[in-house]
Amino acid sequence: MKKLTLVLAVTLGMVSGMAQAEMSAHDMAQMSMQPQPKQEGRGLIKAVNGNTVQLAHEAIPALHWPPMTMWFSLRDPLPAGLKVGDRVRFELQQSDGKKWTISKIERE
Ligand SMILES: [Cu+2]
Repeated sequence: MKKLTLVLAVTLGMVSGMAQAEMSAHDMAQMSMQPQPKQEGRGLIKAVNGNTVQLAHEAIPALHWPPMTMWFSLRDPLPAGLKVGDRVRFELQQSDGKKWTISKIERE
């Protein structure tokens, strides 16, 4: 029993350490998820900064994500012509098995 408690404490310590190491708002949801190859979403471009884009995205039920405004990294440069205020459809892929990155984005 003592040993089991120790193992549990170590495991919990690792999990909370991982959670603290990540900055994404979605980590808790991701941890309970099976790996997913690709997800789709829709949203509105709120801001663009280099290779990142801020989207007010709709809910993505498959990931248990509620609607929210957040920053995403772009795998490729933002397509020419896309700008703040545009409604978009986008595709997410997990880079290094964790962070969701936009692999495709187009005007809706
Ligand atoms: Cu989000």
